[in-house]
This record gives sequence, structure tokens and C-alpha cells, in this order.
Amino acid sequence: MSHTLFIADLHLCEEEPAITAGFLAFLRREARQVDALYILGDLFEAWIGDDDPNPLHAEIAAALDALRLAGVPCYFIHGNRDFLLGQRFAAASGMRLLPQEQLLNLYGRRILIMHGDTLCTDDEGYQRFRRKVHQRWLQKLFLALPLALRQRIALKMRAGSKQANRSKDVAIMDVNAEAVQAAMSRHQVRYLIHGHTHRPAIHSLTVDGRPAERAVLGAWHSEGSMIKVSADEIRLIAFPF
Ligand code: LP5
Ligand code: MN
Repeated sequence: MSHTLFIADLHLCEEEPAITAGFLAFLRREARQVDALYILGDLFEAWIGDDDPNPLHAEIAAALDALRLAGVPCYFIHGNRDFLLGQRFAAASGMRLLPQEQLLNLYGRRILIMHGDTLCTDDEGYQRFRRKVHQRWLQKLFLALPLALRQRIALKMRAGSKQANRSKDVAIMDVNAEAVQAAMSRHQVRYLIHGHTHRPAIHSLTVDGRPAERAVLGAWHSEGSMIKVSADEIRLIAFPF
């Protein structure tokens, strides 16, 4: 039976080889017999430019491209860790880059997909940070810096983020209910799929007086997380690596 898969928040990096192995196995197994694969951001722990010679990136690009050659189209929405992932890596991996919000029409259902960070509007510190680093001129400037300097800046940002998160209330780092409603209403959808919060669940809610569902992907730590959409269901599935 035909279905489409969604994943997010793998945070791939050289320090976590088990997660990389789990993802490579997922691309050879679960992702083979599907209509399409959507990666909803934070595939990588941190992305500082497509020119980064990290061998992990080439390995992942080759594995994704093999999936495409096997006939499975793959789409990518940027996360807050890999928003600088560009056309060069997209071409190498055969992925198509999508805008931050994308409306899908799958098996008769209108589904909105996104990374999820834009829904966390109570986290004002993050939204300020996001506005800054999403300025095109600043990104161009950053990408023109020597790789070693970019690495140092990214490490500083990661450390700053960890530090900031320690003092933030957990509720602040979840989605804001009104932001969810507004996005779903704007796109006239009853289904939303996103990641980012690392709180896997399927929530029931009401949008414009009608029942709706918000499906949240889990992060890949000790197991994988995916959402499977078919004509019958939207199902959240955890699976071992
Ligand atoms: O990522 P995570 O899970 O820790 O927390 C996120 C939010 N944090 C971020 C920051 C990223 O982790 C940093 C990623 C680096 C990417 C590569 C570099 C690209 C540089 C491009 C420059 C143009 O997204 C966190 C949220 C949390 O999710 C939950 O939603 O709360 O937000 C923050 O922590 C933001 C803080 O409130 C402020 C950020 C401090 C950054 C310190 C900057 C130091 C800069 C030094 C530069 C010389
Ligand atoms: Mn994220």
C-alpha cells in the first residue's frame, strides 16, 4: 500500500555514529517502498556551509541520492541547525529544498509541514536570534568566512544555546497554541506535521471550529521516529536503529 514518510531532528554528526548507522539503515529499509520521504529539518547537528569537507556529509548525500535513484523523491525543509544547507548539497543528495512552510495534498488530505521552530513564539530570545541569522546578508557574510572560523562561531552558538536553554521554562520551548491555530487556519488545513520540540505525539485540537490534528516527530536519540501518512491514517512510529 502506498504511503509517505516524514522524519526530523536526527542531528547527525560524527560524534553519534549509531544515529548515522540507524539513518543509513532506514534509507535502505523503511524508506525504500514509499511514495516520498520528507525531512523536516535538523537532519544535521549544525550546518556551516555546503563547502564543509566533513566526510559524513558526502556519505549522507550518497545514501540519499541512492534512494532517489531507487525512485523515491526526497524533500527537505530547513531546521534551526541546518538552515544554511544549500543547493550544492541538495544537488549532491538529490533532495529538493522546500520553503519553511509547505502545503501537501496527500491521499486526499491537505497537510501542512514545517520544522516547527516558528511556532515557538513564546521563546522570544530564540525568535530574536532566528530573525538575525535568517538575514540573507549576514548568511552571505558568514559563508564567506574561513571554515575554521565558521566552526568556532557555530560552537559558540551551540554553547550559547545550551546555556540559554538551561534557564528556560520547558513550556516556553514548546509551540504556542495560537501560533499553531493561525498557521493551520492560514493554510486551511486540518493536519499539521512538524518536529523541533522533540515531544513526539499526535495532538487533537480545533481549528476554525473543526477537529484537527497536530503530529509531532520525535528526535533520533536511541531510536528512530517517523510519521507515516497513507490514505487511512497518520501514524507516529518509533523504531529501533
Ligand atoms: O538548537 P537547540 O536545540 O540547542 O535550541 C534551539 C534554539 N537554539 C538555536 C541555536 C542553534 O543551536 C545554533 C545552531 C548553529 C548553526 C550553525 C551556525 C550558523 C550560523 C549562521 C550565522 C548567519 O537554534 C534555542 C531554542 C530551542 O531550540 C527550543 O526551541 O530555545 O534558542 C536559543 O537558545 C536562542 C537563545 O535564546 C539565544 C541564542 C544564543 C546564541 C549565542 C550566540 C553567540 C554568538 C557568538 C558569535 C561570535
Ligand atoms: Mn530544531
